[in-house]
Amino acid sequence: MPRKILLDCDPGHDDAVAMVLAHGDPRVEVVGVTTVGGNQTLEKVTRNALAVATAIGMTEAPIAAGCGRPLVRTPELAAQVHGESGLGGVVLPEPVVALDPRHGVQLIIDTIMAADPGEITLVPTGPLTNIALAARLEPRIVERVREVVLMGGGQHIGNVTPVAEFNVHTDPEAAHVVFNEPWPITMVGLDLTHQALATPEVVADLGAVPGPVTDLLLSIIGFYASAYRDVRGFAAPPLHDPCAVAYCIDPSIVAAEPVPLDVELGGHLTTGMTVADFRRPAPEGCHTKVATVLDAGAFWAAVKGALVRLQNPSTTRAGEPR
Ligand code: PIR
Ligand code: CA
Repeated sequence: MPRKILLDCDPGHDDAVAMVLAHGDPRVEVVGVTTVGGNQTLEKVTRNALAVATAIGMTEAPIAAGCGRPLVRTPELAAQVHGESGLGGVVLPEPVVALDPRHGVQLIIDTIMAADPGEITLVPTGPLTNIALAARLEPRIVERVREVVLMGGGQHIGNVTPVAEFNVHTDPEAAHVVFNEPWPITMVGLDLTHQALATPEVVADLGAVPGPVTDLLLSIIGFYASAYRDVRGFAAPPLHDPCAVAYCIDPSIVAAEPVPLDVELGGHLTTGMTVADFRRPAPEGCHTKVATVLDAGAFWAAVKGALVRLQNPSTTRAGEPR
């Protein structure tokens, strides 16, 4: 049985790769996609989600637009890395997938409440605004989800400030709500995702799979790599968001350790920092884990496997006869 995941995202180059991996790997099933303002405005990232879904044949899962701005703070976009469109440098088809009329927060709640307890895993890869509001609007989801596997935060590093990561820093109050609800949470933060580097060797290996989804993936990585080189001085760019999907596909790809986690809200230099308390072994019943070590070989093999399946529609769920 594939693990059922709901992607809450702000595509975004690496969010788009997360969609490719999630749709192309039979060990997970995408039961819904919700969007959130983050890398770009809600309008732009929602259009990107619909267009990427169209390009990869992900036509079954409902896609709904969620919150357009953080709970408290002024939106900060990531146009430097993701471009004005949110998927700079990427040519996308006109969406044929229709937007679900529900608010994204409602789609999250409906999906979890309609499923069996423990069936749905939430995979947020943008600011946590929708997830926080869903927990407030329908508190019963907290004990019903299997796990929240989020890309965000970092134990030892930040990217938008020395100690804060973009998704948490954009809406730290929402992250605070999410981290302080008692559901199982795995934080796939920068310490982990900076091990998922799309090196020239990786790109050459993926490029060996012929087909249109490979072309899309290479154009995504191409723009993102030059942005990461120019803005951050990275020789190869980290593909953050698919790491959270990889953990759901096979937890042996991403090692994680239990540790208490919280979010700084009132810092002078540290707002949006995630704080992991490693002073002693995690207490009994600790509900938070932090991802530590990526099996990069297994990770890229999963991405490649997804590509192979998506080029050949007869082997994908989306391509199965109805
Ligand atoms: C990546 C992101 C934002 C800013 C930069 N500089 C790089 C986005 C990615 O989509 C990912 O989800 C997360 N936020 C990494 O911080
Ligand atoms: Ca993202």
